[in-house]
Amino acid sequence: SLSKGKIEFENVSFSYKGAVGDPVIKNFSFTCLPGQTVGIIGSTGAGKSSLIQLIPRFYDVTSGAIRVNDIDVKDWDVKELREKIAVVPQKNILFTGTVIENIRWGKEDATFEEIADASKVAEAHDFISAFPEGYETRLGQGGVNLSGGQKQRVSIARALVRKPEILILDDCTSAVDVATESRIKESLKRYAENTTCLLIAQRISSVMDADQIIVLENGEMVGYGHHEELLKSCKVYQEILQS
Ligand code: DUT
Repeated sequence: SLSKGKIEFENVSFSYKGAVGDPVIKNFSFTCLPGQTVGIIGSTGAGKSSLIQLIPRFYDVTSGAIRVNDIDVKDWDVKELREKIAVVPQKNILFTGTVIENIRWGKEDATFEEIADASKVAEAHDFISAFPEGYETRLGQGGVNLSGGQKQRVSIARALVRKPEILILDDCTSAVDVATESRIKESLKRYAENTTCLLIAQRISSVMDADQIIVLENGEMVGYGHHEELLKSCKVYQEILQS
């Protein structure tokens, strides 16, 4: 349908339970159209992770509404909602087990071909294949210890194999070098052509070719537009570029 992968925030405010002081997200409104890639940038503590966690209802809005595919997330069956959305969290959550078990997690019926395809897009296939036991390599205790960037790439492959309608990457290429990150984004364009992507990042280079970029500061949207527009008009964006 035409609304597949559409996300709308309407006057969303959010405070963590029991927290005092200003809300973490303040009166945030935004529409992300199906298939768009939207970058979210802002300094540490700006509220980026909090914002995206409201979409799969890891937390609920304090006021306002979020709609996915034109339906309020509160009216979705939570399990169905979460099946549409893959979040690659900032801190990866690989477990002790083989590489293939880790990538297949959440999509138990994935074929080897699907797993290898997802891993290629995530720039993980080559280093996995170079292990003597390949995808059967054990990770963690008694097995191989991956680097931070390799763990992030395996986490991305895990999200891709689920073929979500909405893919949320929460600063999950921070340990991946810029050239590799750029190849991942290029491959993603083809692999996830019809997938709505939300891309949280610290570096401007990570979001500069997104369809739209949101600049978040203290829980508020202080800039919105393309890279070129923001360069001209958004002070916070210019500051992030220079930092
Ligand atoms: N916060 C809490 N409880 C939590 C998580 C965060 O009170 O469980 C606060 C910390 C901060 C604000 O919410 O003042 C926003 O944090 P968030 O992690 O959403 O910000 P970010 O933009 O994602 O920061 P970073 O780039 O450091 O991940």
